[in-house]
Parts: sequence; C-alpha cells; structure tokens
Amino acid sequence: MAYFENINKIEFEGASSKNPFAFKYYNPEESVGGQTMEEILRFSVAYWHTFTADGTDPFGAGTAIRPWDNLKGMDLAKARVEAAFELFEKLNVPFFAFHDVDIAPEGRTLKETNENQDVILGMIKEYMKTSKTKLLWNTANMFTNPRYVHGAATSPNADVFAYSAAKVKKGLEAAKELGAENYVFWGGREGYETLLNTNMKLEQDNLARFFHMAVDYAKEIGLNVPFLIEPKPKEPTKHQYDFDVATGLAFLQKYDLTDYFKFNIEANHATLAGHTFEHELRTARINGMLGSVDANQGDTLLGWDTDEFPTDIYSNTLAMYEILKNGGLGKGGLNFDAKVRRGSFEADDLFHAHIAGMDAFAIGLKVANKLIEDKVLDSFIEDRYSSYNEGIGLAIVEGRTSFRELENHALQLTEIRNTSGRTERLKAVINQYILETLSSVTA
Ligand code: XUL
Ligand code: CO
Repeated sequence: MAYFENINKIEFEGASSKNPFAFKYYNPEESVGGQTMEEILRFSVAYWHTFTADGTDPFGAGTAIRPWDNLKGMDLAKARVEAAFELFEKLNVPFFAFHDVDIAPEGRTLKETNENQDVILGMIKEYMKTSKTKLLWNTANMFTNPRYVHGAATSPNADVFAYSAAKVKKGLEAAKELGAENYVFWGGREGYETLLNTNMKLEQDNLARFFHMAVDYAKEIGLNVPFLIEPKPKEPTKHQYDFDVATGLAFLQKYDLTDYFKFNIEANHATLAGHTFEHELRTARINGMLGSVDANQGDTLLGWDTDEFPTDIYSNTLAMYEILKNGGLGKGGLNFDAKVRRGSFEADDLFHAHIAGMDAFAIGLKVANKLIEDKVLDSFIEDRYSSYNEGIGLAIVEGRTSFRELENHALQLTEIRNTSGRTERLKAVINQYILETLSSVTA
C-alpha cells in the first residue's frame, strides 16, 4: 500500500525547475570537493517529527492529517514503519533516526514495552535489508513519561535511574541489531528546577556513572559506535546539565569520557544557549568532538525550540564551512530534527519541508566549499595572526618566553599598531559567494 500515492521519487531537476516535488540544488550524485553531495551531507529523517508528531502544541490539539490516522496501537506503529520507508525511498535519504517510543507504543510494563519494541524493530530490520536507508542513530526517550518528572539518570529516585538504564540497555541492543552509526543521549530532564531541592554534585556524578555503564555495556555486546551527547541549555528543564558544547566537554573531561563521546549539535539548541550554530560546531570541531548535527533552525522572535526546517542559506553556509573544515561528519549526518509548522498539516508538506532543507544545505555546501577552495577566510585569518609567526609572537607560541622577557619587549615598544578586523568587508564577501554560487547553478 502506498501512503503518499500522489508523490513519485523526488529527482534532481536543477535550479530552473518549477516542479515543487523536485530538488533544485541537491543533486546526490554531484561531486563537490571530491565527494558526492550524498556522501558529504548524509541527510537523515527524524522519525518523531515526521511520523509520530501530529502538530499538538501547548494551546491546541494536533492538526496533522496523515494517511495512518485511522489506526491505533501496534497497527499504527506498523503503518508508520511502512510509510517511513516509502518516504525515505521517495526522498532518497541515506539515513533516519528515532527514539524508542517513536516507533512502538509503551506497554503497561517494561517487559511489554520491550516486546512491542521487538516487533517493530524486527519489521524495521526487514525493511532495511532491501532499503538503502540506514540508521544514523537511535536514542531512548527519557523525558515524556511522568516517571522522568525529576530526571532520568539524574533523578533523585534510584528506581528511575535503574529504569532509565534498562531503556538505554535496550536502545544499545537495538543499535547493534540495526547497525546504527551512532547512539545519542539528549538529557531533556537531566538538570534541575531549583537548587533548593537539588544535590547537583550527586546528580552529575550519577549521570557520569550512567554513561560509564553505557560504555561498558556497549563494549560487552560489541557495539562500537560513537556515543553522542546533544547539548541544550533549557526546555523542558529550566537548567539542563548539557548546557552547550563547552559545558558538555568539561563534563566529559572531568569524568574521563572523552574517548567514547562526541557531540550531536543542534542549531536551535545553540541559539537557545545564546550562541550561533557555527559557534557550537567550531567549539566541537577544534576539540575533535564534532560527531553529528541536528539540522534545523529557530526563530529569532521566539525564545523556544521551534525546530523549523533549515532553509536559511546563510546559516547553512557557515555550518557547512565548519563541517568541511572538520573533514566532514565521519559517521555523523545532517538529521532533520525539524517539524513542519502546525499550519502545514498536509502529508505533502512533509516532502516540501525536506526538499526545502536538503536544497538549502546543498547550496550551503557549495558556497562553503568555494570559500575554502579560494582560502577567502583562511588567508585573512592567517594574515591577522601573522605576528605569531616571528619574533616575540613565535616565542610565545613555542613556549620560549616569560613575563620578564615580555615586559622587556613591551618596554621597548614605541607604539602598538592594530589592524582592522574588516567584519563588514568579510560579510560582503560571504554575500558575494552566495550570490555567485546561486547564479552559477542557475546559469
Ligand atoms: C529535543 C531534541 C531531541 C533530541 C533527541 O530538543 O532535539 O529530539 O534530538 O532526543
Ligand atoms: Co535534536
């Protein structure tokens, strides 16, 4: 049975195409800097937004009209798997990602929940035998159910800690079974509401204990994939422990976890933390910790995680710049942790949204690649720091100097000359590269 009957496989038709169900810029086979777009961008569909969510918001009921609306329970779960693989194939995406509760309903007991999981995991495994779409990552949802009201691995209740461990154990087994490329931890409830009732040190120590046990279990079952922490500063919890990449990195370093973990960086989480997307990518990259990306965007007018599809070419360009500078995403990918707006309630919108995001990232990739090829920013930055290539600057970076010698140097200076940072000039250059790229693909 086809769920998206009116839609054929989305093909690349080029920038002049007016077909809404065609890629204008994303050409999976086109080579950019020696690799195909498909290999570099590694797009992934988020199961929860595309197949499980229905447009519910805190003020109103779901609005989405889906071809599986008439079904319930395990029948609904099965239909969603069928629809998912149809959409993956039609969009020609190489990856998908899911939470345990996205794919199958929770039972009355953990045992029943695991049994439901097994049925659907078996079905997904069957589909994956013939589909090209692989699992980018899976994760355990430890935030929706009321049992996580005070946290999961950071709950004051040891029974909740144990239950959470059981969920991740099952998730790691599923990752192994389905050949996942990564395993993700997003700690939506791992944080606190008020310090008045919180033992912050015990909670953080416990979170580290939890991660170490996850590492041990993965080793035990032969699951050798990067573990990814997904930082977010707030929402749903007022203060989340994995606030941003820098905070997460300090945590991983303190608890001796850097060998096993990297980061899954989400654009909208970065902006909620008061950073840009590219700031978070850069912080991870220069520390060798860039694992994967949740590709979406927020809204500057709204202070919450709006999870919009990433259509902002400027932001995607700067993100792709970091990703290319990282030498790519390795086993990571660009996962559309993004939802169609509540008013975009038709099934067709799922396609429009993904096409929009994929095209906008394809443009970002091309612009970023050209910026790197032409060494536009590299040569400017190299020049800007050239005082460290000789004399006292070289002595500083080579660790051959001291405060005494530096004072002598300073005393001899008759003047200090700085040069302009040229922010506006560089911004104009980025605009020029974007426009050049767009006109070259349209030409
Ligand atoms: C929540 C969020 C999650 C994670 C996986 O903001 O981004 O969907 O990506 O749990
Ligand atoms: Co996310």
